[in-house]
Amino acid sequence: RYPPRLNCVQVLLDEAVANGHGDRPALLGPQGAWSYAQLQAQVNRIAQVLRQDMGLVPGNRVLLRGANNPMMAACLLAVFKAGCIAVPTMPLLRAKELTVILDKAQVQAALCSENLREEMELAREAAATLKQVVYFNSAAPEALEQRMQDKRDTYAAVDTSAEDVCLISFTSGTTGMPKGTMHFHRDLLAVCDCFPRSTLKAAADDIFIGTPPLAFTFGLGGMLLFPLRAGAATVLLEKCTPQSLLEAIRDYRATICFTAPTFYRQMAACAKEVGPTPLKKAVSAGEYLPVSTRDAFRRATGIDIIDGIGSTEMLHIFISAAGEEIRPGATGRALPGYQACILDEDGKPAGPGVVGRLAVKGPTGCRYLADPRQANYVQHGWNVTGDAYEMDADGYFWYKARTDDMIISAGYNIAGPEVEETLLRHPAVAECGVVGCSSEERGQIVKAFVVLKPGHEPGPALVKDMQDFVKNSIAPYKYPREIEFRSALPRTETGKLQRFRLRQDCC
Ligand code: 3SK
Repeated sequence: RYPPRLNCVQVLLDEAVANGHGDRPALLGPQGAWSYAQLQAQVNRIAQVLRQDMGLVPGNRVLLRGANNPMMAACLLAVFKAGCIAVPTMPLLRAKELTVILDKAQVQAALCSENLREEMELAREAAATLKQVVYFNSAAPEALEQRMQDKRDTYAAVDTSAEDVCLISFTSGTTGMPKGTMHFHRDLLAVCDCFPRSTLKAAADDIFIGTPPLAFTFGLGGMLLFPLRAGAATVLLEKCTPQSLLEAIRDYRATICFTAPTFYRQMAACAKEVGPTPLKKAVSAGEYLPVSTRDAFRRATGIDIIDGIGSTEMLHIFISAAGEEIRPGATGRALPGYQACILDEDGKPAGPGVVGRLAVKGPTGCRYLADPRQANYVQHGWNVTGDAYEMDADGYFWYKARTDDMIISAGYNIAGPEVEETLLRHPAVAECGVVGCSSEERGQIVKAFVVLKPGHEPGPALVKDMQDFVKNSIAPYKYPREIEFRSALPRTETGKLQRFRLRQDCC
């Protein structure tokens, strides 16, 4: 569907400006507002710095480090436009983790926000291929902003193939072993032409906002690519709390929000204090959306959350549902353009009612960078995810667990997220994570790690009350035999619960 020669920035930005969209707002936020024409000019100057000053050539890999702000967005687009390959990294990564990524992706250069200099310099010492680092959001004489000064505000996008890699995105470490996934220029457009068109129905007068980092493909799509493809504006926020996000939604008159379930749950709790919201649509992904969170957010704002499942491997969301199509508890149906099925224990597509691995195929797909796990992920053309799902007769997909989060206790298969969902309905529970811990007697037992709401005290009476609550809500054998109270749960920078870390803390 896309021409064989294609640079995604030509379509996302240059065509918008050429079509008279230049004066419309593209980026908004505390660091100021940039129109489409201003963003294009900045991107063009950065692309020249990459090619002329830094001597990079198409295909070179450029590490990107920064929070969600206009310069980080412009750097990403400039790398694509210059025909190079962006390797975005989560702002909180440490030198040790960066070194692994730098080596694995054979990175030649880095564009890094000044506030992340310390870890960048430590990583630089250990990285064999990395030759240059240029800092941005900086007033230093050698900073990117200074180098941009003498550059033209015009630059023709490098004539790349639709199937040239433009992005290497690393998985977020829920298992502790990140993998690099490669994506083409056409993939970046394909995700813009799937979920935002068929389900979100984004339009030019929308204003996007949210929490996922641009370095995470959920955020790259939701906070940058989708708004640009729709001709809309996006509010880039470096940091926010549930309350400050609601305030920013109010102040910027944002209409579409992207964030994770835990954030929606917390936003629901403080929505009253912030007052009426201009928000029209709320997209949740990254983790299972408990029905209680959907209900709480709807009660607080009147908005029915658009749930979705995506992955770094597939680049963005491939199953979702909006509006009348929503079935609470189900993630949704395969988006137009994607096919999804459940694979049974023999790896064969199963019919409705069978719990098995979710597999998907469509315009995007997994290409791991030099990783033997490719053969596990892509089988007979299907991208086989690590999620256990069940499909119903209408093609809706119902989440059960990550396949490695299924707990097998005394012969029973127990989905940890179902127990979490139940515990979240208990009045004292703010957050929880449920894992299987090894037990001589039962093979595994169900253990819950619980963060309490303010005003509740941990103790044996509360443990018993929670256990009874689960026994009275779902099959009694699923109740958590152990409950440990915590002040916080371990999460990735993208908000995903790190159950592998809870499993390490089993006893
Ligand atoms: O990893 C995820 O959960 C995800 C969800 C939606 C879009 C993109 C990603 C990576």
